[in-house]
Amino acid sequence: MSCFRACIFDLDGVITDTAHYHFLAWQRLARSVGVEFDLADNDQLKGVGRMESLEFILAKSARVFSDPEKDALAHQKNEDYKELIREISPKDILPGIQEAFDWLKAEGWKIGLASASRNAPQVISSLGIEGVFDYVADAGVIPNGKPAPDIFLDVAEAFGLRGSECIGVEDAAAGVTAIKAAGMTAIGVGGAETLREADVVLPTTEMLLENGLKALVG
Ligand code: B16
Ligand code: MG
Repeated sequence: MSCFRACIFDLDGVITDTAHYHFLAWQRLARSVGVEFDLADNDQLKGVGRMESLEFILAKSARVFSDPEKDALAHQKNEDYKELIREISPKDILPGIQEAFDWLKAEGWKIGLASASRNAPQVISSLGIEGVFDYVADAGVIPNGKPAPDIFLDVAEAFGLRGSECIGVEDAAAGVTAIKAAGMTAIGVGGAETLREADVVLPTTEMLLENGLKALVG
C-alpha cells in the first residue's frame, strides 16, 4: 500500500506549455527596456513570481526604475501574457496529463494545484480542467514564493496531509526545491541537470504516469 495520498501539480510547463508564453512576454518587456533576455535567463524565472521576475530583468539594466514604473512594466507584461493565452483550449493540455489525472482519481488520491501564477484560474478554466482539482492554491495570498515550500504546504494543509504523503510535479528548479523543502517527493519534468534535486526526472509529461507516479508507488 502506497504512503502517497495526493499529487500536487505545478501549472505552467507541467500541465500546459504556458511557460513559453511567459518567456515571450518577458522577452518583449526586456527589449522594451533595452536588455537581452534569452532562454537560459527564462529557465531561472520558471516558477518565480511576477515582481521578482521583473526585478531579475531590470537588474540587467543600468537604469534605476521607480516603483510606479515597475508596476506599469509588470502590468504591461501581464497584458501581453493574457493576450498570448487567449486562445488556450483543452487541446493544449500536455500529453500524459489527462491520463495521470484519471489514474489519480481512480486510485482515490487528492489532486492539487500549486502554481505561482495569478492567471492560473483563468488557464485551468480555458483548459477545461478546473473540476479536476480538489484544491487550487491562491498565489496571491501565499507569503513566500517558490523556492520556499509555502505554496505546496498550503495545498497539503488543505488536504489535511503531511508532506510525506504528497508527490509534487514541477518543471522549474525553484519548484523542485519548494517541493523538497515541503518534505514531499518530487517529480521533475525537463532537464536532468536543472532538476537534479528531484527524486525522479522525466524528459516529458508523456512518461508521468508509468515512469513517474507508478514507479514511485512501486
Ligand atoms: P503570473 P507556475 C509561474 O507559474 C511561472 O512559471 C512563472 O514564469 C511566472 O512568472 C509566475 O507563474 C507568475 O505568473 O505573472 O501569471 O502571476 O510555473 O508556478 O505554474
Ligand atoms: Mg512551472
